[in-house]
Amino acid sequence: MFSLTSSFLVSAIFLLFPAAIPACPTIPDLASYNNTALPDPFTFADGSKVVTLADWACRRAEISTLLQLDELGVLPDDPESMVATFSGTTLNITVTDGGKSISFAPTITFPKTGTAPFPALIAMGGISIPSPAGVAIINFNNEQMANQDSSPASRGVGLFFNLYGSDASAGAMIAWAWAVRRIMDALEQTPATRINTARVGVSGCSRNGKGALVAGAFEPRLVLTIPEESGSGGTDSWRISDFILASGISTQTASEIVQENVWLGTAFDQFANTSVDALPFDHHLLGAMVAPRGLFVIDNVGYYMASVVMRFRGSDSFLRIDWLGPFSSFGAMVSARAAWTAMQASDSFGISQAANHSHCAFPASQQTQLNAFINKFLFDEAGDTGVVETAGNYTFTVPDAQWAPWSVPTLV
Ligand code: MCU
Repeated sequence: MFSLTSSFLVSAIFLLFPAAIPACPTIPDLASYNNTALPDPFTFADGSKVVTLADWACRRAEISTLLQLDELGVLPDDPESMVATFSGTTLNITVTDGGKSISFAPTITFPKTGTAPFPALIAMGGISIPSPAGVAIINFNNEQMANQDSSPASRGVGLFFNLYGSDASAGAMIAWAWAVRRIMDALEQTPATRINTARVGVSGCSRNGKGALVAGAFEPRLVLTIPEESGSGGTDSWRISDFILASGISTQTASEIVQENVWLGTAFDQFANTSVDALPFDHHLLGAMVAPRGLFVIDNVGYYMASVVMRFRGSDSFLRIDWLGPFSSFGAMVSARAAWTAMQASDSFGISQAANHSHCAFPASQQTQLNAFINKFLFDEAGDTGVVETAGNYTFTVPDAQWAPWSVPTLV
């Protein structure tokens, strides 16, 4: 099982903890796994406990492996070779592996102010948050890398699949994460881009927000991850979304998302179509993979009062925000925050859920919080980034008897 992703796992461990060469627990047979709550971040799949930072590196690698095998599909190892050139504002990247080559070409929009080398945000399918002053935007055409135009017809379509085969297990999101890793490689190899590769983040909204979270989780060189209104498959918990739907609120769940698009690998179908309780993870652990780097979750609770009224009237005009499952995101991400707390880095985690704006329309009320994250992680300045705030009036803390019945250690 480990061989599939061994070089990624080992390099992730070295990047996080260069001095540690931990002997990680073996993942047991989880065929009969069943848990109605969110799995404990601090207990390995074999039942042993996560006590030290080195243990966490192992647990993070375990989570990565399980997410790839059961949900996202396999992230290929680093390719045999890659050539990058920079011309005008275009970063031309050619990747060769297994006798095949593909090329793609992100464009860079340089800031009108500031000085090189510039910090940057990789814009997953375009940028939706206001472009921060002094920050370069690297426009990544994720659609071209792995298609998400339509239902099952998008499966296996795109440059990634030209390289690794249309039957590769990767869903679109892990293919995008693979490409983001190549963009980081290319930036490192190409100083002419004038990008500060130690100050690069990723952001995207909605379906591209899901992709931004997966890229941030699987690319440890990214210092800041900003998923915006990512909903199901992003910051939401599969388990909590099922619960919300069962309580009568129209929320996107696993069983729907596998019909709708190809963001996830086909291995996920069996869980989506039977029970997500059989997953030995949930998306709080996808979020936790980002720790202790910067994560700022931007959400939308919709037209809060109106949504209650409209629900009873049976209209769907406001239910589109219910579809995002903002409580599911809040519960999952406050649970993810435990990883930052355990590493005594809780001020590098933020979630802000605003009300009364349209989908992906970033509201002015979140600007100060966004600025704080940009300043801290892309400019290495002080910033008040420990925000946990919701206009949804949700209360959720860890431990939570129903969803997060576990305690948070201090990892040393
Ligand atoms: C929130 O992301 C998706 C959602 O998962 C889909 O069900 C819906 O069709 O589209 C959303 C989106 O990407 O909107 C732009």
